[in-house]
Amino acid sequence: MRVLYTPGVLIHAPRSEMKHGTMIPARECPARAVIVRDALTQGQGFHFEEPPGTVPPALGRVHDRDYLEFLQTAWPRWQAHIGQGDDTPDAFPLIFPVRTLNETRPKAIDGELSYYAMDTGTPLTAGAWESALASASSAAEAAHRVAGGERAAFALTRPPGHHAAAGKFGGYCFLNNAAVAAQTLLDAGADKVAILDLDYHHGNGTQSIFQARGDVLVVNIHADPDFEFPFFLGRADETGEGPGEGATLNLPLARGTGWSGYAEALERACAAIAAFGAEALVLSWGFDTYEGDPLSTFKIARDDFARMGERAAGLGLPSVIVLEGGYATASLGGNVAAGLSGFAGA
Ligand code: Q9C
Ligand code: ZN
Repeated sequence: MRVLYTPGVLIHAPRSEMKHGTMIPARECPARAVIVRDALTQGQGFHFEEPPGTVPPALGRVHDRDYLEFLQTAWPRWQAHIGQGDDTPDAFPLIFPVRTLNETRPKAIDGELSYYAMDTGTPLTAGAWESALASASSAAEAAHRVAGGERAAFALTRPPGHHAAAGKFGGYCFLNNAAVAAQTLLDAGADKVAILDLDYHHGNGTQSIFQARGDVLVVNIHADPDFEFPFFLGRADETGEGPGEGATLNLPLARGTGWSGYAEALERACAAIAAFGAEALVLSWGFDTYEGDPLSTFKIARDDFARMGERAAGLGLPSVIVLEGGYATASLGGNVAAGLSGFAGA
C-alpha cells in the first residue's frame, strides 16, 4: 500500500492541554506520527512517498477563505500580541460566541481565536498551519493516487482533521483531511464518494462540511454524543439537509462497546455505503477506539483493527485512508499497521 508521509507533520508540537482544570502533556503529539511511520517502515508492503509541498485545490472547496487566511497568519499575530518572541506559549481561545452573544468577527487575535474555535482543547502552535497543510497535502496526494488507479493509499496525517469544519478548528483538528480527500476524488471525476469515519469521536467537522450535499455520503460510528465529545453533533436523527437529505448516517454506540457491538454497526455502515452507489471511499480512521486508549471507553483490540480493515476493503471501492485520532502512543504504530494490513490482505 502507498503511504503518503512528510516530516512536515511533525512540526506542530503542542505543549499541553487542559484536563479536569489542570494542564497535562498534549496527547496529540508528534510522537504519534513517528511511531506510525516507524511501524509501517518495518512492516511489509508499505511504499513511502512524499506529497508535493503545494496547497491542494480541494482545500479551498471545503474550507472558508477567511478561515484559511486566519490559520495561516494566526501564529505571528499571536506572537506579536504576547510579546515573548520564541517563548510564546501556545494559543487557546477563552470565550465563545454562544447563543446570547452575536457572531461579529472581532479584530484582535485573541478575539479571532475564539471566533474560529469550537473548543479550548486545541492548542494553536507555531507549527500548526505547516503540519495541517502537510497533512491536507498528503490526503490530497493519496486521493490523486487512488483516482489514478491505485487500489488504496494511506495518508499519514497529523494533526487529525475530522473535527475541523469549514470555518472552525477544534478537537485537535485544523484542516479536514478526509474532506480534502473526498473533494479531490470528486474533482478527479468521481460522481459519488462515501466517507466512513471510524474514529472513537463523532466527526462533526466532516458531517457539517457535507451535510447539505448529495455527492458525499458521510457515515460515522462513534461514542454517543450524549456522553462523549463533541457532545453537540453526531445523533442518529441527523440525516442531512436539502440535497444532502439521506446522505448523513450516524451510528452512535454505548460506553464500553466491544467488537461484537462495533461489528454490527460496521455492517450497517457498509450496507449504506453499498446502497449509496459510491465510486470511491475515504476511510477517516481513528485508532482511539482501542481498549488501551486514554480517551476511549470502547474495547477494541489490535486484531479487531485488522477485521475492521478487512470489512472496509470488502466494499471493493478505491480507498483513501487518512489517520484521525489514537492516543495510546506506544501501541498506535502496531494498531495502524494491523488495520492497514487487514485492509490490504482482504
Ligand atoms: N478529557 C480526535 O480524536 N478532548 N480528537 C477530550 C478528554 C477532545 C479528540 C478531552 C478530544 C478530541 C481527532
Ligand atoms: Zn477521536
